[in-house]
Amino acid sequence: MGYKVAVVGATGNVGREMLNILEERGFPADEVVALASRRSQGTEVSFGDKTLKVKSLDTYDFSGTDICLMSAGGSVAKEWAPRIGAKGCVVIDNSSAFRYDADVPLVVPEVNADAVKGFTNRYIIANPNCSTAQLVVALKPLHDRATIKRVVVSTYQSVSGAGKDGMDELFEQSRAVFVADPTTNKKFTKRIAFNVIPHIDVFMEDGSTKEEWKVMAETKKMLDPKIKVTCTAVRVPVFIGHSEAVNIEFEQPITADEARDILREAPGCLVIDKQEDGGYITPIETAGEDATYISRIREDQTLENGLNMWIVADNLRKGAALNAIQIAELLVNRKLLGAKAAA
Ligand code: 11C
Repeated sequence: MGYKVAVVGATGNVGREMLNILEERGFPADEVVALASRRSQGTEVSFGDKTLKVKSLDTYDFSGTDICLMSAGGSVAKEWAPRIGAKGCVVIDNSSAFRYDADVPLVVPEVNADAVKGFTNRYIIANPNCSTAQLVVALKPLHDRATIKRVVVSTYQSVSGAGKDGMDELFEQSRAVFVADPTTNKKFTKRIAFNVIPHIDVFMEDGSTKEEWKVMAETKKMLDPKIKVTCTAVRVPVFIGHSEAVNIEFEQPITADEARDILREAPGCLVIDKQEDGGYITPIETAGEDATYISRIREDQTLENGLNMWIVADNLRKGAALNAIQIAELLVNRKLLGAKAAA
């Protein structure tokens, strides 16, 4: 028996990627329904070699739907996820609306798969922020080996993290610069073409941004609340793929060679670290890929038990759609679906 799966936000960057990945991985779905706002009703989206006509979220009846993959932003999630969950359909939500609620599991399957059981509290599971997902995939096996004390992260985040409008703005500004047209900033606060912007999401009282806070709070929730995390999040003129320069301080000694060996064996990780020209990963090479790539692993000579590394992943896949579908696969493999409907 297969499952009935709804994708909410099916016309967006992440929603389309969710449909691609469901099909690619042969998710056991009898039926996949594409949903979006009323404005997008009737739009066609691809699902393998089929085309799905988008239905309106506000008239869809979720009774009998097993899983709802939601990527429609925080306000839609806040309004709809509890209602959908109450019908016995498990919502896997990509927004930050429920991530920090103690009774909602925040899950990266390679890191804290067992937390998924907590979905029965509200029938909602949260998917992390893209920059956190790839970070914790690489940190988890190292934490298990040498106990991480502190992490310093600098991100280099692609414009697709800001949605299709962010991608369009980079494209349009790049074109305008080449033909000497004036550029305008809409999605970003300053010109992103041929520039970098040290600002993602809103500013917080302490001067950090919400994106930087999310990396800290989500790493603690999923990996270990004792780990200290500090982050500077930067938008860069790259279409797909978030990169991170990461400095890690451990309690126990760990060499770069040991870290490389551990990461080579770790689920979801791929080490590309030849320490020669071009022997490292760049974001353009990760677009469309599932792995979290790790390069430039080296000892930090200024710190006892310190390592530096470079972590890159496709933010639309491991950072969003792929992770959500891996959570859905966990529910299926652990036979956790259907309990409420059967009750
Ligand atoms: C960005 N990381 O690159 C953000 C996008 O909390 O899920 C995802 C925001 C989130 O702009």
